[in-house]
Amino acid sequence: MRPNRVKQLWREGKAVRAAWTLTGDPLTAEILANAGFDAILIDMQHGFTIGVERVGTLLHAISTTAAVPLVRVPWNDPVHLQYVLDAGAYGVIVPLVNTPEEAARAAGACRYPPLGFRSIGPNRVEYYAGADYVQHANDEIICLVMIEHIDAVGRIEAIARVPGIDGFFIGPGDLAISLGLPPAGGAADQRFRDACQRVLDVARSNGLVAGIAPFSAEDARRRVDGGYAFCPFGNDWSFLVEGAEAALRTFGG
Ligand code: 3PY
Ligand code: MG
Repeated sequence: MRPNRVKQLWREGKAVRAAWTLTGDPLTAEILANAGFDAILIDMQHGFTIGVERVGTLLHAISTTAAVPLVRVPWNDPVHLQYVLDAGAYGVIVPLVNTPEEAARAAGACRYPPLGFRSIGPNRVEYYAGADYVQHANDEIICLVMIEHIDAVGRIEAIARVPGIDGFFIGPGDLAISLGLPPAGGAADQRFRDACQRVLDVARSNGLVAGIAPFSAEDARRRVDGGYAFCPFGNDWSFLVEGAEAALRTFGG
């Protein structure tokens, strides 16, 4: 099976340079993948109407490059997980996981028995991964569960013990609103900072990775230097806006 380069980078303790694709446009995803990122993360949860009919085309586009194709599914639903894994996602991020039972549902859908309950039926993924995919998928495919509610932080030790998860991915916006803060108000709040630190500490003490959606590329770099393993920075939408605004500024009024 084609090795999962993101997992390799984690094992080597190296930073993963990842970005999101939100537009749902295959050429845009391909352009982004060609920019040199280690991984491209398709956002089915909050991207622009990226449903199961479109995600396969985005996976095709990304896999024309060495960038590892990852997907944030729209919900913790085995139907979505099975669909994107069979189509070639090398890792998934599962939103709004608040309990060990919910983590087990996410992990179970990503792992073939006896570890989980994923059904056999890889389709296009075997072209990408190789014919021995089924033998190795449980080890190579990434399953990160999103910790984005303060109640999940309270149960983080129990969630960490669920077999089949590779780690946690903090959603700072949802975590902030669960604390009664504005979505971007976490960084200034001690409870939020403590919650993030706890997730990071529990991940590390359980041999798991911790990731977070950073506020900027600078924030991503700081987080990675502070022990986070996965901080995808930027997305095709924001890169387009930033480039357009820079050109307008350069040209002037
Ligand atoms: C959040 O901030 O809640 C997220 O899900 C970021 O991706
Ligand atoms: Mg969220």
